[in-house]
Amino acid sequence: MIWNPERECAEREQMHQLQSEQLSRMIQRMYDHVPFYRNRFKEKGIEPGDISSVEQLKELPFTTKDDLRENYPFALFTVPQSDIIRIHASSGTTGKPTVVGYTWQDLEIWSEVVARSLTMAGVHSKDTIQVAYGYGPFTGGLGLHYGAEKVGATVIPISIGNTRKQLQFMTDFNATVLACTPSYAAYLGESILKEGFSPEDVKLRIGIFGAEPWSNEMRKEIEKLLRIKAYDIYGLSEVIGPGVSKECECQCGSHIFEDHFIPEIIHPETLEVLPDGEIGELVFTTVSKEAMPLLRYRTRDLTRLYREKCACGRTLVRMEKCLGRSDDMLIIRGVNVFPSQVESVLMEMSEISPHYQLIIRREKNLDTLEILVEINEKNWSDSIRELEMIKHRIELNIKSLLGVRATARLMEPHSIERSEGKAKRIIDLRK
Ligand code: DLL
Repeated sequence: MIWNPERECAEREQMHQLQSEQLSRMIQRMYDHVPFYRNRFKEKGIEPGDISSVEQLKELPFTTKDDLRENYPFALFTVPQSDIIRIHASSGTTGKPTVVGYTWQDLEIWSEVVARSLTMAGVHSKDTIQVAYGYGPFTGGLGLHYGAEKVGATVIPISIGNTRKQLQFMTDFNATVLACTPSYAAYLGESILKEGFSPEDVKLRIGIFGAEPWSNEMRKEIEKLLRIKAYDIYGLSEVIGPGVSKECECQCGSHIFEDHFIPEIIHPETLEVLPDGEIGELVFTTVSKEAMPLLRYRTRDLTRLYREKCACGRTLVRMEKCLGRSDDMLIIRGVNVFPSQVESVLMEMSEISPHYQLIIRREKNLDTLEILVEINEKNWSDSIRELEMIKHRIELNIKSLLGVRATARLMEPHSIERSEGKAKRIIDLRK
């Protein structure tokens, strides 16, 4: 069991003091070693010695993904190349990837926050964890791997893909914990019988799922399919990888490891800091990272923060499940909607399997939404009239709960393409 009660249960004042000390050291290091930051500080008339409290964070400049791209690949590193032990990169569908470097100490911090994350879910040294996130420049595989080793669990480093082999290892090696994207967990769950395995041979008890948005309704579906308790883990490569925040056993928001990553919520347009409880864009300052610390990094992820003490005893601030990325917000005839909200509505209907896609088109200058939904095996044999009623009910629920007019297209079981990593839920035909 790896956790840090002094930090995870610290009084707010203690946490502020720690953050303030770390922040002023970080600003000095950025000023000394990174021309990009030094210029930004100079533009704002900030000298490193001016910053002594975390309360001053709001006066400091933001960093964006474009800043990372413009400094590709290594211009934001604060240490010489010889101190860099590992490099990860996020794929990025457009333009250059974003690169992240780690020193030994950074890797140590990373495995500690992932180990703390696993402990939060009740994972311990007797567990066997199947890591089915991708190993490679993506941070999911190696991030979970080192955290799980630190907890002392047995790791199966299977990476993504080869569903039959996944189930073979899972059952033969008695895996008790599964770490992968929620969409792949749903796929593995529905494949157990199809691939000729018996649900009794699956000994899983915990799922560590993240890397993409997923609703609480999807959680219930996966928990039922795999007979486990499923926990959300959040992170992004720029900040460190998985393990920026994680749900505890109460499953009521993810605790952010704010002794390393200071969160803020800002209004995405006015950029002003929003009070706790309000939805906005999540911003992180990584105060303890050596190789590539980030100042007020705009994640584009939308969520809210709350600081009430959690029933688990931790005082670490919590973030709500991510609504999605601001870039993924759809505007359908003037109504804003996130794919995760559509997912919540769909997953409430028992006739639908947890696989869907949203197709956005532009017709006569108006955006239209078509939802491809897969009917489960049991209901696929229904009469045409019954299927028509399901289609009608989906469209009605989407309209009444989200205020958006959508057309539903019912699909045969197993016909929507499955993903092994992050699911491709949106097909945007407008561009
Ligand atoms: O997805 C790191 C990770 C790996 C997290 C494994 C959790 C588990 P990137 O590829 O850089 O890193 O993508 C980061 O994915 O900004 C969010 O938009 C999204 N994301 C990550 N975790 C969650 C989550 C990894 N739990 C981007 N819920 C982030 C919703 C998530 N979105």
